[in-house]
Amino acid sequence: MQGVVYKSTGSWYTVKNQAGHIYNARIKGIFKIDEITSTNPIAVGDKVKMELENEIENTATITEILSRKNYVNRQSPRQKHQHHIIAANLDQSILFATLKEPRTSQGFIDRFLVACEMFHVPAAVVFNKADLYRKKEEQRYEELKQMYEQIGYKTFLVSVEKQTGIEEVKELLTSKISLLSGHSGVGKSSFINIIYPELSLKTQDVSGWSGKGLHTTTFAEMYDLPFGGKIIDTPGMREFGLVDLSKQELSHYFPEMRERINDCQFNNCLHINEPGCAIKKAVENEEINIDRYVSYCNILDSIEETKY
Ligand SMILES: Nc1nc2c(ncn2[C@@H]2O[C@H](COP(=O)(O)OP(=O)(O)OP(=O)(O)O)[C@@H](O)[C@H]2O)c(=O)[nH]1
Ligand SMILES: [Mg+2]
Ligand SMILES: [Zn+2]
Repeated sequence: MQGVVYKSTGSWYTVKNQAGHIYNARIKGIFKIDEITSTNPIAVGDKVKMELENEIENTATITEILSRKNYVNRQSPRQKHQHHIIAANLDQSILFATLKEPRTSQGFIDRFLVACEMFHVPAAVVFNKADLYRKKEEQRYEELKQMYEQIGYKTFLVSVEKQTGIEEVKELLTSKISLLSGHSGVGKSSFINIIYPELSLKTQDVSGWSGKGLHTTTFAEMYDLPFGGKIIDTPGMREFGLVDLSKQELSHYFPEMRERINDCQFNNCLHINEPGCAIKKAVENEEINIDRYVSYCNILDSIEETKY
């Protein structure tokens, strides 16, 4: 039988088959998947074939993983040279960000967007905790909204606490498979509880953000939404380590740069000091936002090229 992975806790996977039955499944033997070396061979969202192990205990053995439409991965937080697949077969990826308690940096948002571009997953950014924003944060949100929408990323302003702006995000999620990511404490699970109260997901119990960055959600898990579609809640991440990215290709993952790189004088231009660079010119003319260019330079600096 065939099923979809809803949760992975290491060696066991929660898999739902086409009839809606849930099994505890595991892999037996060595399992080779694609050419990816990841710390987790099977991720939430994966479609798998399995054989029933024990009908009473609802256990099954995964025998095959079907090819992925796409996936999002990042550097394993523990082993830098290993990948960790966050989820597979997505329609979109939504970053939860906050401008206060905790503050999500623009650098983090841009790294996340680069990852989504690399994997061809459409991305949107939801800014939560609007109830905590004062003039300064409200202005910052407007700047960010303008900056991101100009280059094709939708942004939303919501308050899970005051239940404002929720309908627009609900609409975005309807009938889609969506990944929710972001720092710990930004309100991902609280948001899911608002749109699907019967779930009663565990959220940080203190009122507001403790500042300790403790993870309340510990494993990624997918849920069927009552209004159609699926959502994947994930544990908060501190950093977004990009994998398999070369300096040369980075600008392809900035949509506002991608459309201009053919105008650079040199086809291997890194858009730093090269003469006749169309990107630097566009930054000077304010056609490309300087803050996005700074993010580009920071990511470029962080890429370690393999030396041959
Ligand atoms: N003021 C305010 N607090 C919020 C809002 N949304 C969530 N919170 C609070 O923020 C804290 C963290 O919320 P969670 O939903 O647990 O955050 P999370 O993103 O799921 O965190 P992890 O599971 O650790 O990744 C909780 O105490 C929530 O009550 C909001 O819109 N405004
Ligand atoms: Mg959570
Ligand atoms: Zn250039």
